[in-house]
Amino acid sequence: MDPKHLFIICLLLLVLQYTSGLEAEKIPNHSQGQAYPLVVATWPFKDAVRAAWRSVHEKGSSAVDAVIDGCFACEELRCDGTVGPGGSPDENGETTLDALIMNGTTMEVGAVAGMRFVKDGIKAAKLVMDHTEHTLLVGEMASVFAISMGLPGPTNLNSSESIEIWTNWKRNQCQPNFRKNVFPEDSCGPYHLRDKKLNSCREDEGKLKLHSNLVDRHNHDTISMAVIDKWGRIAVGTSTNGATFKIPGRVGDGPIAGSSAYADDEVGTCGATGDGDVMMRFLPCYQVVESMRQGMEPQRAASDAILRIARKFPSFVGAVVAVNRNGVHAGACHGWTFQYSVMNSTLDDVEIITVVP
Ligand code: SD4
Repeated sequence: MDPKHLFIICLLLLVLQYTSGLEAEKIPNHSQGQAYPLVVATWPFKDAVRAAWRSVHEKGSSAVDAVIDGCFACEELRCDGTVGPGGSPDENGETTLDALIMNGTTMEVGAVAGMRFVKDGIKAAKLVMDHTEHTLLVGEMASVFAISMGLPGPTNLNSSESIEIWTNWKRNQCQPNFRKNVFPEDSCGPYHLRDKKLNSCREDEGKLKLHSNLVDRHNHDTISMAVIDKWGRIAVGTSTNGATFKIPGRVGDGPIAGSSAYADDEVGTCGATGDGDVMMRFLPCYQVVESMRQGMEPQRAASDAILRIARKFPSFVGAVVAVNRNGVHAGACHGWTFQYSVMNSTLDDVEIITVVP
């Protein structure tokens, strides 16, 4: 071969090698064929993750449908008593539900908050997303909407366990609770604003009470589940019965987009769990996704989002799990040891990852 042609062929080969190398660097997990489908969820809610995995992997469902199937399974199973009906009684002993679904392709969101008498939180959220122009419906009106759209109800969401938890709490003078700067501090109320005359000799009466003992692994967690389907579409959802002994009417972070969950196909997704009253002030999942958009790796984005909260609320308890669009995941937590679940085609079964503060 004439040396000129040989040189051109070598040059072409070199360019080809270089560009395919670049491609592999950009999307390493795709080239291994492992990145998706992928299911990631807060806590070791293995059966819920298996349900989502069956949906996205075996049935070939969309990311949105797989999230619905996974969260629905958790509601049916009453994961840890903190998801679905029958857990986390409020001050009146009633269980109410918060749930959210977000489609990271279209950025559509549907959510319900403080929903009464309907046990299917995540399905109700999806009905809001699919059949209204709204994002969030609350309380009894959310229930009316859900039932009118075909979900079963009205249903009593209490269980013998939730009644027992509530009865013991009443016996214990309704301690601990989420009230602060009220009088009386250590009984079941009714509560009043601090009365200056009554309290003139007792300056500490009604002082701010820390309620961190209300928030721990067993009375305060949530499923937040992210799925990347085989087309690389991302969805995320959250379902919870909120915080135990919450004040009736309280809405947590669960149904707040950007707080308990956020997703954007172009970047990745995030799920959160913990003290929603504090976390919703920081929109940690929005923060995580936006940090990844700016180039942060999931681990740094997760740690950064948690640190932003901890700097202002050193005793807060919470965690986030970040997943980029290539399926790379990482968690960060504060105030407790956090675990999250992962399933993809390289694993035989759900893997539990432990994250320490
Ligand atoms: C909330 N974050 O209502 C939710 C529920 C929970 O861990 O306990 N999350 O505050």
